[in-house]
Amino acid sequence: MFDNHLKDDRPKNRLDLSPTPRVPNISKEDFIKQHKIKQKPVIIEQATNAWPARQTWNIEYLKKTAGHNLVPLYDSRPSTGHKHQHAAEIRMPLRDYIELLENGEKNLRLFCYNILFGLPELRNDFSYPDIGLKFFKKLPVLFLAGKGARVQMHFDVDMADLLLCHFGGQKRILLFPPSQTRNMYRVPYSFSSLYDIDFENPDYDKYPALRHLQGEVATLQNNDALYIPPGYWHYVIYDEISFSMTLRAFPRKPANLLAMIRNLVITRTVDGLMRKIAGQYWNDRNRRKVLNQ
Ligand SMILES: O=C(O)CCC(=O)C(=O)O
Repeated sequence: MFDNHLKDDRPKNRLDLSPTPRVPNISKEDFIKQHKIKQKPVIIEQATNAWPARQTWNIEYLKKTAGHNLVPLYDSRPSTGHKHQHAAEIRMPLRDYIELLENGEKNLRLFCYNILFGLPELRNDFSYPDIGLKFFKKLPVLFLAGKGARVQMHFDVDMADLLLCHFGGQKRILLFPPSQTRNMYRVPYSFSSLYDIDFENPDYDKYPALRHLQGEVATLQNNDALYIPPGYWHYVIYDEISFSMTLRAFPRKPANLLAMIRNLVITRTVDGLMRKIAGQYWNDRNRRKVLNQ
């Protein structure tokens, strides 16, 4: 199943990554032609120029204006036993969480948190850039983590076009197109790779198929906006404390729409049920399956 036949003279422990292209700005027509239709990521530096958030959003501002809200936090370990794959570890006021980050916390992350519902003080600070995507306006979600945090390799279950708008310090996102799925060590009935693969320093002896991956690295600085096409695998490395808001446009192409429905209705439901019924046996069985492919 995996591509193990190719010879590879690349130095050990480095994936084949080229930098994601960067443009100061882009017209709607060019974005559609060069990126949306071709499904190619791009960093747009001025996509969010008109937002009040560009002047105000930083860690201190989050603490001051929205710090009292209670937020769910996730850690990087996989769920074990009967626990749901997407269950939060702990909840605390955003202010307290940011203080933990400032003191070096790197495991707990705020992940995919709906700003409209959870951090309403921020809702008037941004709008939806006119780049040719029909954004779904009810789901602007926030991601926040500390220096050294990692987000395991995954793709988004809703097969949406994503615009990840970044604030604060540097973060890197490794990106791989859906065509590379066979080399990703995807866990059955999930949307992620095996949680313990370090894609920054891949262990090719343990995971030989990773040698055949070809992707990109998007190095994001304050105010950059990254376009991630539907179904793209992404792995996130927080080089500094930072946060991003992702805007999404749901699929319109029948193939992606069908994939979204299958992911949400079948794959997720089967996984949730099997975790309830079989607990850790289900997790172990899926891990064995990936490794025996
Ligand atoms: O930046 C992060 O922490 C994760 C981003 C992500 O997974 C997404 O936007 O889908």
